[in-house]
Amino acid sequence: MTIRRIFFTGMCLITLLSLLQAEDGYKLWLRYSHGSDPEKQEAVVKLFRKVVVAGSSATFDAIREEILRAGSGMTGITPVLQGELSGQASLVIGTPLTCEIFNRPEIKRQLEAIGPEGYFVGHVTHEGKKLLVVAANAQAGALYGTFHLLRMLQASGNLSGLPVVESPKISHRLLNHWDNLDRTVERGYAGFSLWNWHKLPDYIDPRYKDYARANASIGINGSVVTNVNANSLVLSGDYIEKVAALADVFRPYGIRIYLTARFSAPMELGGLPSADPLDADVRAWWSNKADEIYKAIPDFGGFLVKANSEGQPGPQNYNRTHADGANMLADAVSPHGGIVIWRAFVYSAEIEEDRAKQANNEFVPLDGLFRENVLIQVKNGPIDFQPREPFHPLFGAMPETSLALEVQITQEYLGQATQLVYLAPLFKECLDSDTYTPGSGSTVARIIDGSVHGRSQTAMAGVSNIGTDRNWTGHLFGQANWFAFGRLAWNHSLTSEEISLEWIRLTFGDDPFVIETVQGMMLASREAAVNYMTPLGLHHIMGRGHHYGPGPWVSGGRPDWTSVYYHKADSLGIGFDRTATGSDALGQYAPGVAQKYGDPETCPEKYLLWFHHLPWDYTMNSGYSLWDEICRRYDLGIRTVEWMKKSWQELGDQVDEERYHQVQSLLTIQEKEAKWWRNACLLYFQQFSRRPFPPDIEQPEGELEEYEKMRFPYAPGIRPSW
Ligand code: GCW
Repeated sequence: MTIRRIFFTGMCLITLLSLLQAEDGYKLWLRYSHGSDPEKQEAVVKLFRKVVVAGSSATFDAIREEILRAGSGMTGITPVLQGELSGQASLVIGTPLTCEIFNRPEIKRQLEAIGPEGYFVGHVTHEGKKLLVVAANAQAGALYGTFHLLRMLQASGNLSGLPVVESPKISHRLLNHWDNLDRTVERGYAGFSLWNWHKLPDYIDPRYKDYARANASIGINGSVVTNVNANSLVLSGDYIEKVAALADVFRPYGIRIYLTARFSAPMELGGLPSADPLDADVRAWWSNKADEIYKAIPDFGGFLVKANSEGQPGPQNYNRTHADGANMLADAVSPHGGIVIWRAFVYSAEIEEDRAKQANNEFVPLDGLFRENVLIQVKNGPIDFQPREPFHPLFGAMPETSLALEVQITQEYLGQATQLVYLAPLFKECLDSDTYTPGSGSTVARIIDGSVHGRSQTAMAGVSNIGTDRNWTGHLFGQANWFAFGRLAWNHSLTSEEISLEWIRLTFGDDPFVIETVQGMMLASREAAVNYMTPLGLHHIMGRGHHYGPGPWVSGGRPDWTSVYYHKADSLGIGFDRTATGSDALGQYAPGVAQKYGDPETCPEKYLLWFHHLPWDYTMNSGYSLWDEICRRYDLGIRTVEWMKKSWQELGDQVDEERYHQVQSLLTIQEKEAKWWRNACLLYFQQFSRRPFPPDIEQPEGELEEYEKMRFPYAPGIRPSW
């Protein structure tokens, strides 16, 4: 046997072994498994032969560790690591400060405009030979460049995409955890909170580091570790010490820690009689608190605040404005370079106004009044992370303010952790929406990346779907949504297709049939969910409190927490009139948007019932009546899920057993839940339409009263008091 042959026989055995090894999803998209193509594999082996990681710091150590892990995993051979370029090397990672060759003009030129997080990955000629380099201005860029290279190698097994020069379009790319100190997670469906506050700071769960690695690998550089429905205790000395221990784990991976600040903390922790943001004692309390935090965590990111919303305290308790509140905190953190992210998710039960309009009414008059280190964080749509919403009008209405986009990765309204719903298309729909302010082309993406209004504080936040479940996200495909969020926050011009392709290859390997099948399922899944939950612009018709399953009948109590407030079904028709004849929420958009959406004939059908109340016999583009179209959409949603389930079944031999069976069982649940949505919603709406179901669709089953009686006191993700 030739050496080459022995080598490849060995490789094949290792590949086979790794195929047989159970996969439980813990490794996420960082599986570093063997490629199946011997030629590609040979190139990978060559690449890891001798790697120079030039630089000494905790981040460079993290890079070295990742190279070792990836190299050993992908080749079965431990890579040889060097600290300096001497003699031959296969790969060099560093910065101009840590490695002489990166001072060459052709590399310096590439690094010119890409800041501390950007990187160049490509070949240079060194001593007459082609040498692969990851070059960056700073260690963060070297880390991101390394992960880019590893992603490429895993996803395609080759380097044909090189050279690449990248830098993030948005500077603060944040996960928002809605994690409580007792480890429950609000709207969390993947177990409990990762943060073991009881054992911190002395016990460091190894998972914290894997969490940081996963985030860094997709460019996430900040983590707000506590719930926006905040507990002031996290700002106490004991907890700051615990938070600092977490920050120490995250730091090498370029991740800054942030905390949610409960506005009444000066009273609860400091014993002050008020939390008035203009009160000198209150201001001093926050400023001292910031000093204390920065002493323990010098790179602390800042505060995220939910104020005067859903019962949270805020500046309005003292007749002050959101700007007064945000600026007070901004002044406290600004000497340390911190930021304040203030949420625009405010609405009040006492105000009669359409809930969709309330954020603009509150915030637009404050445009230009916020400090430079304040960002206003706006949800993608004006209500609340529904399966589909038009973009939030605030994005086009505050040119003098830094606006951050908040999307929800956890699937509160999209099937929680029992449904496969790939969210990149939802995120993209918002990012690509044109606000028309100041002119066309001012997409939400370009508002939040600062390019439309020339702003430098930029942020995008995703409400995390991560918990203690072994596979992190409950549903294996929930990982794709975490991944997609990170990739889009880094580069919002990536497409849903591109991101899905990367994720599938990293998660399942490079079998073309698997890739095509899984991608088909993923790309169809969001529209399917919209169809079987809330087609044609319907919204907020889910079960009360837990938000699990359908609840179009929900009424009574606070009107803006009911379903009837939103669908307004009656004998004449269905939908929320938000035109000038109704709430005129459309008036909050630029004329270019308002005109198009204001006329049912030109309004995209996907938003029709969001903006219009229309008769049941209104004629749709398809030629069907509105009632028939609604029925058909629900039916189509179910057909799509059935198709997804069948598609997955074809992969039984290609996907490892554990992951295959989990997804298969969950798709069966998804199909049941989709039918439950269809049955409950169509039976309910039929009371008003008084029309038959189209005979050629599967007829809804069951009795409406039975659906209405269903209760879920232990549905995950809710507070016991709800
Ligand atoms: O969607 C609603 C959720 C609440 C959440 C709130 C918010 C953290 O149902 O659980 O509270 O949004 O975004 O503040």
